[in-house]
Amino acid sequence: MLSDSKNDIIKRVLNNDHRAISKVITEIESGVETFNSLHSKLFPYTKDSIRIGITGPPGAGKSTLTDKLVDKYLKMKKSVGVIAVDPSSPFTGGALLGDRVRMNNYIWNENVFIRSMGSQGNLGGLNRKSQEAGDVLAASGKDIVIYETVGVGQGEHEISNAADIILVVLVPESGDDVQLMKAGLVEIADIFVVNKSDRDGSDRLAQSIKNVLHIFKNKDRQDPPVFRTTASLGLGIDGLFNGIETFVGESKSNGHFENKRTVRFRNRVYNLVQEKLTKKFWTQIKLKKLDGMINDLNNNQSSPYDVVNQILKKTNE
Ligand SMILES: Nc1nc2c(ncn2[C@@H]2O[C@H](COP(=O)(O)OP(=O)(O)OP(=O)(O)O)[C@@H](O)[C@H]2O)c(=O)[nH]1
Ligand SMILES: [Mg+2]
Repeated sequence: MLSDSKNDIIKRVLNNDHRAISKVITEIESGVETFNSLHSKLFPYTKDSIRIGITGPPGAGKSTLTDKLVDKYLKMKKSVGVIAVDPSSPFTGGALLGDRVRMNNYIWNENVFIRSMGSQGNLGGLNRKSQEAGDVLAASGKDIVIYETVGVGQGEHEISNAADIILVVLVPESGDDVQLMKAGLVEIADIFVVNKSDRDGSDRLAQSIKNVLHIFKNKDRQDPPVFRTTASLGLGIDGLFNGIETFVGESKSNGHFENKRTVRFRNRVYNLVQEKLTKKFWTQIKLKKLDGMINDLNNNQSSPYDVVNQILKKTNE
């Protein structure tokens, strides 16, 4: 049974009360277990919103682009929630300060909710937490949930588990074909955006993305389209917006949309089990044992596997 205050906060989230949404997201961030029961009640209401992941290198213009898309959605009478995930900077980092300024722009607008989530020095669980924050926004009735993440190695792959559609934002300075392939961006992108098209080299980059896509043609899906934008001037946004609508429409009708969500659900369960078991396993006593064994390393020739076996053996005793 949930207490009255729990029921109350669920009702408030479902009624799009931004203070309640904020409060619940703070609970998610601080990792309190009580969120689990809230989540069960909110989850059935999360299905309708479309989740868009926007990723790309630092400074590519992801936030500027997100803001323009938010304006576009508002014009179309849609509501939007934005989770700006910043795995790189500490909580007081520059990007987050910028995001705080953005949030203030919409503070009185009940159709936009923007929230930053930083790793606070601890990457573990950030992906889960941002997905759960997305669930809260979806349950509040936001038509669109945007996850904005800096692509620094892992970020873009994690986001690809969280979203229905992934936009990879690059800029003329992003580099050549080889780097595109190395970064594995071709596999995760549903749409490529070449931003800062006011700069030299944007047409060359757009062409080289198309060439790479041609080489790595995937029979199971259409080549991701490439859009050129100048987000700071609001140029190319309408084209990109239409590209998103088209992608979502097509993937809904060919079944990819539902498939992706099923895979996502499975991954979430898998990861939660892993997280729970790991947490349960590493008691203070075991951590102490591990440290003790590590300190002994100079005196013996144990490999990491040997240490694992010893710790597991001790657990079974
Ligand atoms: N010339 C030019 N500048 C742009 C364009 N879009 C964004 N900028 C500028 O690029 C800078 C970075 O933009 P942001 O939107 O903060 O980029 P970001 O990818 O969110 O950056 P991080 O979150 O720090 O990774 C800002 O000074 C923007 O004004 C563009 O199309 N052309
Ligand atoms: Mg940003």
